Amino acid sequence: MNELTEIAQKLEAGDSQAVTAAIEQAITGQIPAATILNEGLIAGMNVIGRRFKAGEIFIPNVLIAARAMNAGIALLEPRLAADGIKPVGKLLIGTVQGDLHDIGKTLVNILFKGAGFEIIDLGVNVPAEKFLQAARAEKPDLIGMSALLTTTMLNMESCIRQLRASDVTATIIIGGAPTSQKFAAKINADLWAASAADGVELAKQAVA
Ligand code: B12
Repeated sequence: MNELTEIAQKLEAGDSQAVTAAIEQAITGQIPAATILNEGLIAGMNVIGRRFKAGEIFIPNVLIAARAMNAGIALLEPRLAADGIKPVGKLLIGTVQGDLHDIGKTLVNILFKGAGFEIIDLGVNVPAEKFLQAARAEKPDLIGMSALLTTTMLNMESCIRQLRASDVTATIIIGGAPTSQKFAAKINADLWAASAADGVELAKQAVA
């Protein structure tokens, strides 16, 4: 097994120590940081995303794999920066005002980070003004919004109204259990995803 396959497989197994050891070996073997990221860490996280979507693994497995991913990225970050590797896109994300649910958003962050996106996470209970301010400052490619309560779906609608009335041009993607394609169309969101894995696929197409 080569180092890259080993990194991917150890990431899938959630073994942080083995992931970092294999990355160190790959670095010693002169494999470029971007190759280690794409063919090792991201390849492993893609498998996690697919298996999660298929219901073969569950939230704790994803969180454990994410811990291994973060350990690996921490090791690679200085080298990626030195090599001038740019993220594939920037996602600004938050759970809308009134809503404190963030497990789904965490999974979205993990899979987007796993796909090479830079994430700016505004946290939970995020008011429209904060989305607007951050969008102007950060100039993201995508703005992600999550809502788990039927009551906070209305806040999503007013957030989008305010963003659309502004100079912000980012693609808006929404998600969360009570949302739907129909709802997304009604509130003028660009994209809706039923799952974090679907969201990543749509986002990749949007920035391509
Ligand atoms: C865990 C949980 C909590 C935890 C939240 C902990 C946390 N840190 O998130 C706690 C205990 C705090 C909580 C509190 C409350 N909860 Co609650 N909670 C849940 C529960 C059990 C699971 C939600 C969850 O995490 N699901 C797992 C994740 C992975 O799924 P997900 O969020 O849908 O995300 C996936 C997709 O939707 C998508 N996605 C999500 N967001 C986004 C965003 C983007 C951009 C994209 C692309 C994709 C995407 O990707 C994810 C992965 O594929 C649900 C019931 C249920 N079984 O769903 C109730 C539920 C959501 N809660 C509910 C309620 C009522 C409450 C409370 C009001 C309870 C109370 N009386 O205090 C409070 C509200 C607090 C608040 N202001 O937000 C109701 C909502 C009912 C409704 N119709 O509005 C539910 C449905 C339970 C029920 N059947 O009554 N809750």
